[in-house]
Amino acid sequence: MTATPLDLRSVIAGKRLPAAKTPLVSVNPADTAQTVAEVSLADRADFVSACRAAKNAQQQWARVPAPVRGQVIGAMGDLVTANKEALARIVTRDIGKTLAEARGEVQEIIDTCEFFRGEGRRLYGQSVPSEMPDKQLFTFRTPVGVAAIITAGNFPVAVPAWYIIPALLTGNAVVWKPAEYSAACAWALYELLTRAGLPEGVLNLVYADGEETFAGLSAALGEGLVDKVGFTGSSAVGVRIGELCGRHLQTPCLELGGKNPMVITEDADLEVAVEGALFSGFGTAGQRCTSLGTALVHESVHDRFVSMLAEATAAAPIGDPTRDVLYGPMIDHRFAERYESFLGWIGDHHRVLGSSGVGRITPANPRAGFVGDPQAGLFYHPVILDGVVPEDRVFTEETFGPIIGVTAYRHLEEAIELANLPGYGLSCSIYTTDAKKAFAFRSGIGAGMVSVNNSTSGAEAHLPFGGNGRSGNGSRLSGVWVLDQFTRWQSMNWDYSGRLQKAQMDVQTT
Ligand code: UN1
Repeated sequence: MTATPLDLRSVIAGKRLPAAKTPLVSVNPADTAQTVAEVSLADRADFVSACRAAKNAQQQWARVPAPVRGQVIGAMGDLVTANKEALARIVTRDIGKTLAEARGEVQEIIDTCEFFRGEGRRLYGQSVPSEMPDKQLFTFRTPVGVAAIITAGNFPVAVPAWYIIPALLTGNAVVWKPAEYSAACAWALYELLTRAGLPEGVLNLVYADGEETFAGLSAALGEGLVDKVGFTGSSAVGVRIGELCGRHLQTPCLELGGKNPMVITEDADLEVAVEGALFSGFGTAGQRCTSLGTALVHESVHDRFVSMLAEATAAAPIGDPTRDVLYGPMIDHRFAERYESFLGWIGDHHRVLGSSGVGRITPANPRAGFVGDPQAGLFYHPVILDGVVPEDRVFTEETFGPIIGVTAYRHLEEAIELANLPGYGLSCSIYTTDAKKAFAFRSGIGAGMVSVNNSTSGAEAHLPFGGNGRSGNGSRLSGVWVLDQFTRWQSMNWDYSGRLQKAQMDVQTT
């Protein structure tokens, strides 16, 4: 089926920007002959205008009572629920995520709206006792102001919602810059969210490339038009954003890459572990920040685990994401090319398993049982790389592709040390039937998120999400924890004694 490509433009204060002379062409990665959208990219000045529009709209939005803002969030959730299937299909068409995963991703937005609908009626401050009589202390959460949210294309609707929904609930205005290669997803989500009844300028959508965004953001920060930056993407870009924000005394919310380890102990249920590794490593074609990097397997079960994983991988259906497959194509040609460059890291000391080839699946480099036409899109072989050692780049660097490294270990302490070695600290997992090992792992690992007998990916929408080290600056999204990203604590003291009581100086201790 060929549909007319979408004509996508930035929307600032409710107004669509004019069409660009040469729009960016966004194709379906599972069928690259299909153009999904023509995207008119904005420039740095447009980005600044969007921030100004947000600044102008924010205070009025902050005056809307939080429970009423919560109702708007609830209406957003209802709209997404009513359009769940349509939105999931757009995600699949735009970035090639399997329909099952795309539905899960849309569900994550619904869960987020559900959580924050009620939060509008809480958003608690505190009443704090004073050290003096006839005096009371209070705390209030106040919105930061304008949030500039820059998101990646691999979770094109759920991750933006993790930022946008709580930012709006807490009375902020938002400028959202989605990835250019998931522009159709962004358009669909933007349409649904604004339909819930947001005043103009409270949520603005800017399509722009990385450099124009960076320049626009820099100017907007300089003019005092942005109060919080939220960024999900690579660690390298995260560092640049962190430096820029630091110059303006701001702490951004950074959710960056991962090299997420999975430890399989000698007592693990290997069947469950193989299922977990398969999904963690190859789900979304390995293009999640929470995807499995290296499986650290106890030497006594290493050979069995590897042969079971290789067998499961060889049997896994891969291909057309609208069908029942483990994974579809790479998101975009840039993802595919970057991943291909990492395949050069495979060395002679590695044993390659899991598929009949490495790299792009083509008639000359086929995969048995491929679902659909491999020529149509950006499909890649799943790769298990056994014999990975800490000196390998594939051990320390994120690949964002369908590749799982395997390293054998002898003692749990060694496994924990290896797990921490790459310096990332997003997600991790341990498969064990020994509670002592699970807790020793939990306390020894530097990651923000730990799974026991579960995938490294697939976090629930109301637990704190985020990483440490190269994975981020310790900020957390989701649940009540994200409120600290979009609000600042304001304290108030109220003296009703009728005289000046001086803190620290007039305190009666006897
Ligand atoms: C990401 O890849 O940026 O935990 C986020 C997960 C998903 C989110 C991944 N819920 O895998």
